[in-house]
Order: sequence, then C-alpha cells, then structure tokens
Amino acid sequence: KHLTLQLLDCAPTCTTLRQEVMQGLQQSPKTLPSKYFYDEPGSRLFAQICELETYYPTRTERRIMQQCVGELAELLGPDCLLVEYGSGNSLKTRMLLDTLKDLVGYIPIDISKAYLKEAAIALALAYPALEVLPVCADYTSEFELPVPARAVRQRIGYFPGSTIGNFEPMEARRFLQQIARTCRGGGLLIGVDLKKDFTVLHHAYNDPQGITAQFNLNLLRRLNQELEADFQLAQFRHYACYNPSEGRIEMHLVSLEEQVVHIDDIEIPFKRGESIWTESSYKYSLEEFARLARAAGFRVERAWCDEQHLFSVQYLAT
Ligand code: AVI
Repeated sequence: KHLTLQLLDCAPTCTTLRQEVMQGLQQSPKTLPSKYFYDEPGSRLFAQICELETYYPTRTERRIMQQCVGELAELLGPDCLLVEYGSGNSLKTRMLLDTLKDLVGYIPIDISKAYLKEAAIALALAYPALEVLPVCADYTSEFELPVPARAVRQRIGYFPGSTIGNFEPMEARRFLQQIARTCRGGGLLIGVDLKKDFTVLHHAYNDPQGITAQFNLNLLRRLNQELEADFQLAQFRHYACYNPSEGRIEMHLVSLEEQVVHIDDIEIPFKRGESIWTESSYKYSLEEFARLARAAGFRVERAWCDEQHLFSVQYLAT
C-alpha cells in the first residue's frame, strides 16, 4: 500500500546543536544537553535500553498502563486529540490508540526525523482510520501544532517514560506549564519514576551489557559526525550514580586521560578524571510530583502505581 504522510519539520538546526554544545563544553562543570542523545542510532540504543532486564521503568509503566487504560478511556471520553511529546518508536502509544474512544488524531512529536517518519508510517498503516500528524521538533521549543480535519473536544498530552525526570525541576515546571497551555481544557497523561532503593536505580543505569554506556558515548560519536569534533571515544568512560540528596541519577562521560578535544577552531581541554555531565534523571515521590504539577497549573486527577511503587502513571487535569 502506498502512503504519504505530511511531516511538519521544525527540527533543531546544526547551528543550534553547535551553539548549545559549545556553551556546555566551555562551562565548569562541562555539560551536554541530554536531548541530543536521540539521533537515529541513539534512539535505537534507547529502545534497546527499554528492553533491558535491569531497566525497570519501561516494563513497569507498560504493566501499569495495561491495568489503567480502560479506566482512563472512560475518564477521557470520545473525540480527543492525542499529542505525544518525544514519541520515539511509539511502541507505548498503541495501547492508548487501541483503547481511547473515537480518537480524532494523533500528533507524535520527536527530535529524530528519520525515526519519527518510520514510526509514523508504521502507525498510519496499522491504524488506517486515524489521522497521524507527525511533527519533528525539540518539543521544549515554541511551535504550532497541526490541526486535524475532525473537530477536537479536548487535547490530551502524553509524556510517558519519565522523561520529565530529565529536566531540572525549574525547567520541568516551565515545560509542564507549556503543556498546560497547549492542552487547556484537557489534560496530560504522564509517566513519573519514583524514589526507591538506590541499588535498583544503580543497576538500571549501569547495565551489565553496557548498552547504557554505548548510549552515553554515542553522543560523542554524534558530535564527531555532525560537528567534525575529534573526541576519542576510547578515552571517555560512562559513569552513572545516584545522588540521594538531590534525588537524581547523574550520568557522566569521564575523561580517562588529560587531553584536548577540538570543535571548529576551539580547543576544549580535559583534565584526567574530569567529566562531561550528560544527563540527570530526577526521581520523585508522589507528593513531590503533585506539588510540581500544581505549580504548573495542573491537578493530579488519578495516579496509578505498580505494587512495589517503582513507577507511576498519572493523569493531570488542567
Ligand atoms: C528518557 N529517559 C527517561 C531515560 C531515563 O531513564 O532518564 C534516559 C536514560 N538514560 C539512561 N538510561 C535511560
């Protein structure tokens, strides 16, 4: 079957990548924005992480969703427009598409164009009656949503996987406020990872197969490819640890030697043991997250958890 899909392209440019990378690497401590993990190879590595035994969030969230999706469909009613922030391979979305009643359309938003196209086409083929309107964008930036052909009763944001944890709490609030504006009158279905035993967290970000390490190092490979940087991947090592007082996993790339990396004409010196902080993954208690949601203009209408209280799926109403 032949299929054409209109993709709205607001992808960040190479100039934006260069600016943000330069800024991050010239700071102390050095940082890189975690959103740049998700080029095509990075998105594939992340999909592999989601299948790992040690990475509990994905399967726990899936299990919670299986339990709650019927109740959610009742709660939301018909004629919703589903807007997914960071849709990746859209695997999790199918459960919603299967259960929500008379969905008006589905807008997957993702920063990786190739990956988004592939996922959107697969979905459009699997759900021929559904209007699929993909948008390639950094979803934290300002952009207009496409308008579906049928009338929308309410917009429902979908932000699974606890990606909200990858934002600094202040930015998380700002981003949730942005969604609250976009989905005014509707709400947001969000996955939130919970505070728990440190050992479980440690293993989730230090898998024995080393996929998380590859995912982290892929960022340097990407900068070599897209910015013609000269990072030697063997000279950096993945390091992830839980910071209990801040309630977050911190992921770093540690320089194994004193070395100098070049991007354009800029020299970036590294001491031995110096790191690039590539990601934070905040974990919330239910109370902490409810406070954050309220500060952003939402109220927690429902919060579903697994029995061990590892993860939560929450419906926030505007
Ligand atoms: C996408 N995000 C919620 C993941 C997380 O757990 O913070 C990204 C990730 N980083 C390492 N493993 C997975």
